[in-house]
Amino acid sequence: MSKYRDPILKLITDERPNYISGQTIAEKLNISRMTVKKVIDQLKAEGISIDSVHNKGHRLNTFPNTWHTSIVQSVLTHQPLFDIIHCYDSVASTQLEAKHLLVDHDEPMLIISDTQTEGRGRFKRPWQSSKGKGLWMSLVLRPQISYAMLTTFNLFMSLAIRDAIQAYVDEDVKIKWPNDIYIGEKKICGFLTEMVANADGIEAVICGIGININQTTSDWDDEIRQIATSIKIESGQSIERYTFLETLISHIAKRYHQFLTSSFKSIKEEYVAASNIWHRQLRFTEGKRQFYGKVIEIDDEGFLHVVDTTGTIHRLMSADIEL
Ligand code: BTX
Repeated sequence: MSKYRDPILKLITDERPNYISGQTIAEKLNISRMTVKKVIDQLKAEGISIDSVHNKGHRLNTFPNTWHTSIVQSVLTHQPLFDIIHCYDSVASTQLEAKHLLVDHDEPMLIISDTQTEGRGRFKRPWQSSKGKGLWMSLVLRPQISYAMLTTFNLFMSLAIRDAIQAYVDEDVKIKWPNDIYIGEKKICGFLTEMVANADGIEAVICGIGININQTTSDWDDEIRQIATSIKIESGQSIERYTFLETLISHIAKRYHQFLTSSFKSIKEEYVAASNIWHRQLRFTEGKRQFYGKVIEIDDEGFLHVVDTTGTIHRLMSADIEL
């Protein structure tokens, strides 16, 4: 594969919806027009839809249905949250990939894969990551914060994800504390936050996000079909994943800034209104403990207050909740 493949794809994507001439690409990269032509033929052979017109140049017609690092870089040009972006066809898990990469890189990173062979939820539960249908990604962030502050990170992220999905569907998109997004009784997104820390504090926060975008029910096995939904199922339309990614990252950038500069209290009202855990009996699992109860409130630190069936009040930082 030519080393000019990615830079050329990025220049063509940067210029969309306009054409960019072979001459301009050649000058920018200091290569011959013949090399430009060869690489563009190769991109077309890969299935990337590029329109080439004599005297005008080359234009990206539509985004491909596969993730390409250079296209993601171009789409996120105005969202400089990540210094490093990597896209893959397939990895075991973007969380694992992120953990490998962060050893050698101090910069914030975005890792995306078109499928995962060992995608994982909390407690190592399997996460179904159909190829070409969802958004399976991990963010590596480097906030200079205390451990205590990290407890509210998920709450800010859940509003970002909720807002991005809500922009595509009419049905109410709700947050199931602490880290799932639901439409009605069905899960459309799961996410989890892990951290790397040393004696001085937090080194990195790794947030893994899985969003069902273009799945239909036939993409899942029987078990998941009962409990999952996708943006396509809810909106009745196929979603252009690059555009969705751009929307999502702009919401994440906004909420991450809010997280760094203000307290949970400042978004609490919004969060409470977006949650689906009110006025119902729920089953809570916290470590080995299990109990039924009702949520009374989320406090200013983001902890959940629950009254169980015996009247005991629990203050939870994290738990598994069954609706
Ligand atoms: P969780 O433990 O809350 O959810 C896992 C549970 O969700 C599974 O046991 C299963 O019942 C159900 N499930 C599995 N796949 C799907 C799906 N596609 N849609 C809806 N429900 C499903 C939530 O964990 C956190 C999931 C994070 C996934 C991301 S993807 C990118 C990153 N890489 C990675 O390995 N994990 C994260």
